[in-house]
Amino acid sequence: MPNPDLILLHPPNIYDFRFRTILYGPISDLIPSTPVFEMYPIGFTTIAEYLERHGFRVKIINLAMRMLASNRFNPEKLIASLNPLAFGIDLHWMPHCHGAIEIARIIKKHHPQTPVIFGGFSSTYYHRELIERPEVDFVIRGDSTEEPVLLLMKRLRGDKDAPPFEAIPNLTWKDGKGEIHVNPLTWSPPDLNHVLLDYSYVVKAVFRYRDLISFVPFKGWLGYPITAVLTCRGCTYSCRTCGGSAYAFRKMHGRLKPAYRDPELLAKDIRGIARFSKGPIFILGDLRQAGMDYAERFFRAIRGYTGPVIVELFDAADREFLRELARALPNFVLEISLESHSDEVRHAFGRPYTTAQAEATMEYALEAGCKRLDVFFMIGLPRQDFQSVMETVDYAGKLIREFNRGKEPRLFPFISPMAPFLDPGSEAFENPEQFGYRVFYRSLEEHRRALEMPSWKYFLSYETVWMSREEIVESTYEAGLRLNELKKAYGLISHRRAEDVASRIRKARSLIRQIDEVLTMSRSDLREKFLSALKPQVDGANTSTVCDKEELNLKLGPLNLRFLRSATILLRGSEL
Ligand code: B12
Ligand code: SF4
Repeated sequence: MPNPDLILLHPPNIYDFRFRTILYGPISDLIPSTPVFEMYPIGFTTIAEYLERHGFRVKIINLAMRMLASNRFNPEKLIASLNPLAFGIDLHWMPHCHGAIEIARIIKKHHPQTPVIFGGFSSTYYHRELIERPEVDFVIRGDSTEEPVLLLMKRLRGDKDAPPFEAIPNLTWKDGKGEIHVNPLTWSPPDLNHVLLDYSYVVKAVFRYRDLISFVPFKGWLGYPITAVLTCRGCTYSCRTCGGSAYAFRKMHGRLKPAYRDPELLAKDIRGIARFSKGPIFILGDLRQAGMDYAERFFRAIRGYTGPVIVELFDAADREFLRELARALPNFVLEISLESHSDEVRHAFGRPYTTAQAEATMEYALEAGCKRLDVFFMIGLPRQDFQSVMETVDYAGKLIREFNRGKEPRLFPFISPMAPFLDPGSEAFENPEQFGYRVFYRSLEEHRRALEMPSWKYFLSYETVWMSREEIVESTYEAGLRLNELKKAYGLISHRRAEDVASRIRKARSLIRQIDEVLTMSRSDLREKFLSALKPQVDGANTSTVCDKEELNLKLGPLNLRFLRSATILLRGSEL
């Protein structure tokens, strides 16, 4: 088996999650990952493919997934056995700050001479703090790092045409004397056409390394192989708490407008994925962000595709747009983030549409034949108090009643807290008082330490003028219980599933109180003892807390992967 030049490691959020008592709370109920956040960034596949195209061998190892899959798996032993030219670790999402740093420390313990490269959104934000750590040699900043990673790898390999470190764009680095250098962030491609986004690299690599588990994106993916395609890097909107808003991209990545992928390439990505998977494909980013012309070109290019496709809207849409969408993608599912029933709260959060406009959009979507309509609400928003959260749940009940009346239900509401962290780089993180936020953790190290606490109430990095940390937690559980009841009453979920969710919420509520009590004990040995005794119960309450994760899955029948067939096609003519 070929030895890779670069190994990209995806850490779990908390390194020793398997052996500690951690009540995560509903931090990942509405995404495919478990609370360990085992999904690696899409960028791993584009970096890997780009480097392979330029003569390097790259392997992805999803350490989080492997740790989840088996308690016996020893990440340190695996790391000690590897021997690449360099390791890359994603610190893209802030909740990985504990796991990412620990993995880097283990690498340095076994391979002190091998360079450790960090990248991703949070690495970009905290590049100075990261480079000061002995475990980190390089940070590549920005939202598009394929080319800078390639130049760095060439330099590390000693290629004659490689630029010196100081000429590699977006690089933060230490020289031989330990002096820190921050190169300008000049690599910011205007579009997203230089990368391949169809996962063909992954299919090939699985066969080349005879190692499927290291590449699996999240637990349960083999049974429900959902994949995502990107319309762009960046966003034209500025939701106040979002670390991927137009504001945050400008501040962190120097990006003044999104880098769009050509709509024809986007359609090609979708058809490419369909060669190996019948699973749903999520189109990330509102298709109208680059203008209606973009959406129309995409519709023309994708026409005739009949697989399930999930589409998201960042603003209200008119009837004609939804009809066009249905004509192009007859099996479409729509996602709308309404955030709150209240226009005041939604506007304070930064969403541009009113409740009335969103309702009209929902009506057009259902009328156009969308297979399912998921509506998302959030807790922890500006101007939102406990009562407002409860009113949002009542409103969700109204939506269920009015839009699903007498028919097979297609509208499904969900509610979850903004957790565990307020995104660094977001407007609310940068100017908390202006938006009514109080931020508990500012530095990387403060966030890392917070993740050593035993419950999500203490991870939660913020509270608002309208809700304390305690109230955010309490309103989350109460809203979860009430929405679960409504879903049961209107037949959106079975009685059995509803009972399971309700019992997990009750258990989590009681556990959070018990953990609070344990934390008041002055003796650390006693705290440890009591926390260990709670672990089995805590583990049982940790996934699918406020709703069952499977509620998000589309009912599609068996979704067999066609890995073998596609790998044979892809590898024909290319060396393994
Ligand atoms: C798509 C998306 C998702 C998808 C993820 C798809 C995927 N596998 O990447 C889903 C819906 C699953 C998701 C989930 C979450 N997300 Co999200 N997501 C986004 C979104 C909308 C777009 C991201 C994007 O465009 N990526 C494409 C580009 C920019 O990144 P990329 O190609 O993957 O990686 C490039 C660079 O980042 C960098 N890079 C990344 N990793 C590495 C590693 C190395 C070594 C190097 C050198 C470079 C590098 O180079 C890559 C190639 O150029 C952003 C908002 C936005 N507008 O940006 C939020 C965003 C990134 N998500 C965010 C958050 C908080 C989360 C969750 C933690 C939320 C939660 N509590 O559930 C989870 C974590 C999931 C997990 N890991 O298991 C925050 C992150 C803020 C922060 N700094 O922590 C953002 C900014 C905004 C938000 N609140 O949603 N997310
Ligand atoms: S939350 Fe708002 S700002 Fe962030 S990616 Fe979505 S639409 Fe853009």
